[in-house]
Amino acid sequence: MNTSIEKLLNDQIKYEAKASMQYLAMASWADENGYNGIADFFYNQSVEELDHMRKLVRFVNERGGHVIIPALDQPVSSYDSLNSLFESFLKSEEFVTDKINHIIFECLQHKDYNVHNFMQWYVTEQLEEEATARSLLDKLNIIGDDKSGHYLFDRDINDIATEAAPPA
Ligand code: OFO
Repeated sequence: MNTSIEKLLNDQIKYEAKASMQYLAMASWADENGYNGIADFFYNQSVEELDHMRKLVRFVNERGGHVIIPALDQPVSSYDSLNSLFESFLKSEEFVTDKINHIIFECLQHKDYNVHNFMQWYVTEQLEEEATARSLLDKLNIIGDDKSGHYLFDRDINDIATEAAPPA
């Protein structure tokens, strides 16, 4: 495998791991503050990101590359509001999308069509996750400071997220 592509895939392993730990911290914050639906949503997101990381680890190994399991900084563990929680979620997904697009670009530069093909799964996944994050934040912006709105958002978050996902 081209060494610069291998380095980018290792960086991506780190970003997926970071997202997983960040979403775990978000889940824990929501749990602690009585938002059980939001907590479940982020516990699941955290597991999904771990899967994305593992998928990359296996792929790099299958291709004969060398995987570096990353050290991670401590994630942010408290939020001022539901809005700031979901703003961070959207920012995190936009960051990951950017990195994936960069890998795709480099694959084309180096004519690595194998990695390019593998990364298409991540492109689709990011499209879905960004749409979900954006739509949840839009709903919260409509709700504003209304406490009963927050209660319903917490109760219905999984339905809202499912509706937001683009058709497969
Ligand atoms: Fe790994 O799917 Fe979003 O970040």
